[in-house]
Amino acid sequence: MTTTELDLVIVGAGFGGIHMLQRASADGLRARAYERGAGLGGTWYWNRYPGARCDFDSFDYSYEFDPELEREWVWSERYPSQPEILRYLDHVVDRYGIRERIQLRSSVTAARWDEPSGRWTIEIDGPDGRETVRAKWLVLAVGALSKPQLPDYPGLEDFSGEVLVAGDWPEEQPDLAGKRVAVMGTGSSGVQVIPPLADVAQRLSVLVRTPSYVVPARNHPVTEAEYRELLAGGEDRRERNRNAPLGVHFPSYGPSAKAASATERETAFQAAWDAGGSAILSAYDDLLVDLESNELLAQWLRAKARGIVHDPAAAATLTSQTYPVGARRIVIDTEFYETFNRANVEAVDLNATPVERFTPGGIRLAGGREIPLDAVVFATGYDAGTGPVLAIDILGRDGRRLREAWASGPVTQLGIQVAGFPNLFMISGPQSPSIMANVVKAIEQHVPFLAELMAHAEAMGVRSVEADPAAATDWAAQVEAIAQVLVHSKATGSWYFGSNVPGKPTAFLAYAGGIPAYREILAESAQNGYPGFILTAGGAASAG
Ligand code: NA7
Repeated sequence: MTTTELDLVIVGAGFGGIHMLQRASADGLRARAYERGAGLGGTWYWNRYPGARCDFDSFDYSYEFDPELEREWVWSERYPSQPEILRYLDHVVDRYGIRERIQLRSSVTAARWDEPSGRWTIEIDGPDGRETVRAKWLVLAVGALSKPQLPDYPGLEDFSGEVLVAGDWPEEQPDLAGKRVAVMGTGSSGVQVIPPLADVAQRLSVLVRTPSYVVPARNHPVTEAEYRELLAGGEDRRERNRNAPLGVHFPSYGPSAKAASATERETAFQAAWDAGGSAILSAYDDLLVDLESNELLAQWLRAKARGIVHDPAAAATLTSQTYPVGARRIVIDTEFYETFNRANVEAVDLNATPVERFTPGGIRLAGGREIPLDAVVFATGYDAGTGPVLAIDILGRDGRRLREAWASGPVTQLGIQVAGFPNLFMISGPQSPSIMANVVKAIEQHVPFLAELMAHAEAMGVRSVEADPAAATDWAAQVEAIAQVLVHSKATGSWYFGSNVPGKPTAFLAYAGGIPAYREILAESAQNGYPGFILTAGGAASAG
């Protein structure tokens, strides 16, 4: 078996991997990306369920590293649908001539640091069997939400109906017309897939354990002329986004919801509700840090839901949130609540009647009720952040496993590197802004930082770059401290803390200090010669 020698291996060809590959190729590195899917897009490739759509506006969920690219691409809807996102990424890859450097249907299964040569040996399960590649640099662009997390109910293996997973949806759309279907999970994925399934299913049972706070998306088509107009004012909007913690700007109506009068609050919340999207979380500056203010919004949102859902029992199930708004990701919808007014849709309160087991014909609930089913859809979330990284068997210096290094939770320098794992970088990894930001903007912070760091290392004859253990410990503590200030810390049962995966250590998975603060941190690091990273001289690693 031959071993391919490269400068840089990138794992994943979603937004992160594609941008990294484009940049590294422009910088003259011998770089390749390996992607598990049969097409581009990363998690967007797998999330092909009906209704799959991004919850940030198209304009904001696009690369801005090249003004030419911005000018030539015209989105057709306010929020990009999954197929349009894939078309966009296809365009990007062709535009920069990097398609040849992406190998599809290729899972990176293991990576081992080889100290004598200063290179990574990377094992790939590719379309033609097993393959080994060696590279000086290894960048994981595996996505934070790309490893679906499924519940393990007794009897599932004997269930005779179809089992579908939102985040691993079949390439050929399953025909659910006239079928009895259950959807388990009411996060973003469940809320999106439920209305289109209700349109076709004979009967749809929505299994609700933790309801989301749901606000209208207000998606709509955008003509080319309208999009061009948006682009014309684009620089202002980008500038506002750059200064917004999430990487997307939403208007604020005041510093504090609880300090505002009831009339002012009503006006502000209604304006944000009418604008659509997650704007409502920014309606007042203290909504994500002050529990009293947060509760005022929570009550307002529950009242809105009760005003839409006719059946009082369904409304009660869908408004039984016991956590602050925004502590779990707010969900934006199109006709989610309205769907429960259809005769063929029911909300099943799993807190009152938990799932006991699957049977060959359906699901049995505590108390004895059996729901007969032809198909079940799991929209039960992801092993977020660390899951996709640890899915690869990574061995660093002295054969130390990353899984062991992170046994008590991730510890990283700026969410980018791990001590003892030289020349291994993460894009949008744990403890970086990732899931606490518009991820495309987060990616656009990491890619130039990494490209410049690698170029600097090459220019200085640096053999390895590695996180300083003390700096990483300090960063992990900062990440945790910032999370404690937020209402998120009152919902440690959420995936933000890894609590949805049995046995996963409880640790907040992202840096929540915001995109502008993180940009400053990265800029300062580069200007000051990368403190917190250990750069070891030693000339170029042998390619042999
Ligand atoms: P989420 O937001 O993690 O939602 C998963 C949902 O599935 C959530 O309501 C869970 O409730 C529910 N779940 C998980 N396991 C079960 C079982 N066993 N029974 C019932 N309900 C269950 O994932 P999504 O895919 O919707 O969204 C992920 C992100 O993708 C989203 O934030 C956007 O950024 C895009 P639980 O908390 O477990 O009670």
